[in-house]
Amino acid sequence: MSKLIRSYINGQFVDSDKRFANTCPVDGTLVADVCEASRADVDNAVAAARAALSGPWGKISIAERAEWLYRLAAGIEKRFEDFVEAEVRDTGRPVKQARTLDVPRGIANFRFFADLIKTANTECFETTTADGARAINYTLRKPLGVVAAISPWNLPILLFSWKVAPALAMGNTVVAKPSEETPSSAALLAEVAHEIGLPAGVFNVVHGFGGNSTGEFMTRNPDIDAVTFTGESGTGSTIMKAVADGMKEVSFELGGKNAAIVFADADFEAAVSGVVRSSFTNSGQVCLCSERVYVHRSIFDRFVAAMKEKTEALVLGDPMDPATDIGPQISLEHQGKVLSYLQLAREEGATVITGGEKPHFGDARDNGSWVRPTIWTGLPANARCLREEVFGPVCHITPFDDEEEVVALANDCDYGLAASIWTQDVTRAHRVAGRMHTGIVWINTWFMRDLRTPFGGVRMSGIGREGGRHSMDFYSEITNICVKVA
Ligand code: NAD
Ligand code: 6OD
Repeated sequence: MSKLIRSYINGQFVDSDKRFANTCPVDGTLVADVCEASRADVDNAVAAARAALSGPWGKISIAERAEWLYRLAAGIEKRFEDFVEAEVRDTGRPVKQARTLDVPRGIANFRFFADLIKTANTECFETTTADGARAINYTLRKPLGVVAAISPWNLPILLFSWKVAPALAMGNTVVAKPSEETPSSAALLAEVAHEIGLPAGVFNVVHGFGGNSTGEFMTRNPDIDAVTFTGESGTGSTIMKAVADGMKEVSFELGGKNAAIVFADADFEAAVSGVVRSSFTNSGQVCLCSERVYVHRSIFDRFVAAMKEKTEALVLGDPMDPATDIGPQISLEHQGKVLSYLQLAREEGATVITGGEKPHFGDARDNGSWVRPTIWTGLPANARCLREEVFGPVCHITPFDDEEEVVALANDCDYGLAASIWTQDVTRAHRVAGRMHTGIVWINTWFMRDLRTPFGGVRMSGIGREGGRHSMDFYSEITNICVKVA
């Protein structure tokens, strides 16, 4: 009998007649049946979250709230291998990634925000007015209320906890929905919350789809106070419309079509390894991945050849094998989308340097949703494959001649999430970084995270920033108090 994943509402695991299959993209096998939360389930979760705000959770001190977050972190750590297995089974990602990135970040997100709230200050100003009166102004942070958190499938526990942890840290209660493709690690987090005795209603997990399903029931519920969402830009736009009438606050982390720029003076080996990593980590399914690579013409041919060699050495294999580098795409549907771009790239005139097809294994993996890491050259700047987010293991490499030209090329994009710059010229590195129309720039590295820093994008890549005090700002309301001093 397969596993059953249920929603977690008001401290209870809740069944539902309507169920959907969660399959493993490695070979299409069934992982679990998942109960789809109905509108009534979502309404119950929101009502429970509202009630919990005026229960013990609403009265505890910051230090006690931090303790709950530490307990959640410890609970994940205690079941570390269960979380690793959940992530690997739902996504087919390499086990080495789940062990070194996804699950450790799930733990770190809770510990980090617990540490942060214990040490955070608020603002205070000494004020003198023109008539000589004096006052002290200070601010208090209060929870927003009930936060709806909706997350995608690409980094399931990392992104789910990236929202749940700061929301709880700031004293909110949460109704959270993981992607329908990756329900398992969120379901485990609900088990952890239950095991540690987190008060009922503080943290609710509802499973289901987006439009006309659980996700939409969340965003259309008038009693939520804010939506924090990570996913596609188009979904962000739909959610904005859903919450517009109620003026709910939103924080959006959306898509990207990120540029990597390699100057002639870059450390060549480091740049090649870095760009292979930034293009193909998680099989290209990271919003920060570089799908557009710009390389100085003087090193272009050598760079393309080195990228090809390194990319072809990546191991596509059993995700539980520690030697595996590349897993499948998340689903057959997503594989279909990526394959359609591989076809489109040929029609748009691309030269396929490597990949460009799905692999054939001759075993059960042929039922899975695999795509070979693919490098293209030769596309014109207006090609759809160079402008639309593919969100798969693809990158296009374009030669450039000078800095002005490459800055213009990199910024000619509807998205603005991240850029990476590879050069040993410190002055150039800072100059170009400052000119990128993106929320994040990495110099001689990629996806190196410090949780205190602002994370988010401009244009179609998002609204707002999360991370450190930026998360504190989003997940709280501030009241300014002005006290007259005699
Ligand atoms: P998606 O937008 O299809 O789904 C994300 C979540 O939204 C899922 O839980 C889904 O069920 C829900 N959803 C879908 N339609 C909804 C609706 N109408 N109302 C409410 N909820 C709805 O995205 P995805 O395919 O899961 O994830 C991939 C996308 O996410 C890519 O575009 C990627 O770039 C982006 N992403 C961005 C970041 C970032 O930090 N900027 C991080 C990860 C992923
Ligand atoms: O590292 C993070 O905090 C974060 N939000 C990463 C997002 C990755 C996108 O796929």
